[in-house]
Amino acid sequence: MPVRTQVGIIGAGPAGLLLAHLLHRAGIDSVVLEDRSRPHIEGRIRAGLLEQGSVDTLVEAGLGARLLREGLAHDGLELRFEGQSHRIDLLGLTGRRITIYGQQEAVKDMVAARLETGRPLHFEVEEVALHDIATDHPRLTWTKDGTAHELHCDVIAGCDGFHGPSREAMPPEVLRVYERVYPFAWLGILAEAPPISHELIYARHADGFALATMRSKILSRLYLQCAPEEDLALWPDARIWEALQTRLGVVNTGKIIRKGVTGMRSFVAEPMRHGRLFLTGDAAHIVPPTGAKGMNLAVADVRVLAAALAAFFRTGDTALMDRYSEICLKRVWKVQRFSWWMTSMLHRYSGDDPFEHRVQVAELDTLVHSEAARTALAEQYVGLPYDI
Ligand code: FAS
Ligand code: PHB
Repeated sequence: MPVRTQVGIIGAGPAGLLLAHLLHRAGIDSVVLEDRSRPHIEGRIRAGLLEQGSVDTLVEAGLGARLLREGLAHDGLELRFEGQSHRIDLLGLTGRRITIYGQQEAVKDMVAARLETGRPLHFEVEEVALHDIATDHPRLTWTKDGTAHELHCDVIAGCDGFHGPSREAMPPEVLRVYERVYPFAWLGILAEAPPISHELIYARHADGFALATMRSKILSRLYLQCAPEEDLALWPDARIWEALQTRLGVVNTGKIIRKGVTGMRSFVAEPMRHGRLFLTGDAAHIVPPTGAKGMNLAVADVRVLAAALAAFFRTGDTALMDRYSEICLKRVWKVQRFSWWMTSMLHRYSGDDPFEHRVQVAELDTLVHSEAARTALAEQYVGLPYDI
């Protein structure tokens, strides 16, 4: 028996869950379809850094109680290169800070909030398909446990990440894709070891990039640059710790409880809307994690989409819906540039080009010795003001 809702949401990641929550607070009904299990999405270790705006958005939406209790607020970060350390005073330069709070913790908070509303959040669905997205009556179909389902919507939100079906549902003649795949990846670990610093350390080293971050005062999150298709079997714990020691200059070793390799790409799909389908977050764009922007950009998209849909369902006004893609892409491209710049400055590119090495060091040297340059970095890192 087909059912109906106002907004069909594909994906229960940060974008889909936050959108469902903001719509519910605006009195708008939605159904969330997620193809993985609840334990899987709540255990997926991904981003860890929230911009000030993301924190404010979650707190204002009533999702911030645990975040304010357990999140680690940081006033600065450190750049390490050529054996020297340089602090960027985020709070002093911008009046804003960042907060370390694991993406999976935010997902847990939003899943709990969703379930508390009693509104539909279907896990482990299969074969989600989009239909009639160019009409005013789009539909979603899916199966679960062998039973076919259909959902009539006014709007579909594609919050299904980089590999989901929603971007693929856009007519090829409409879609423009911009992409850059980097010649390296990040090997990330989660270790039961106290962080080496109370703030993040981004290190540029002749052997490659490294990043020291954290999840708590006893849980370290560390990344090191590796080959794009790196075989984890070639990285026993001892080799990982040795490489981090070389690149960061110091490590606190401990039991490694998670290990993974994340590829690096910049990707944008334009437009972010077609008919009644709206793409948000990783479904529309991917950034290299060097700027810690992936999840934060998803939050920014959702803020615009929630406001646009509230206006539409309240008064029929489509002005914001019609500008959704334009508004989001303005921020997306500024964040793409920042993430590309941070990545280009800090990573060792394949091939030993002495000129490139010198230019990278000069870029960092200029940055740390110029208040204007440090301010420009800090403004982007803590998060640009929202347009909506
Ligand atoms: P997500 O991918 O988080 O969520 C999409 C959801 O849709 C998922 O739950 C998925 O299961 C579901 N879905 C997919 N296909 C579906 C289908 N057919 N039917 C139903 N549901 C479907 N960002 C950072 O800022 N810092 C980091 O360190 C960082 N590390 C990352 C590491 C990895 C391995 C990955 C993949 C991403 C990382 N990111 C990082 C980026 C990440 O945090 C994303 O930006 C963030 O998850 C974006 O949120 P969503 O747009 O909700 O997409
Ligand atoms: C993280 O804490 O996982 C993190 C922080 C900053 C980054 C990337 C990842 O640039």
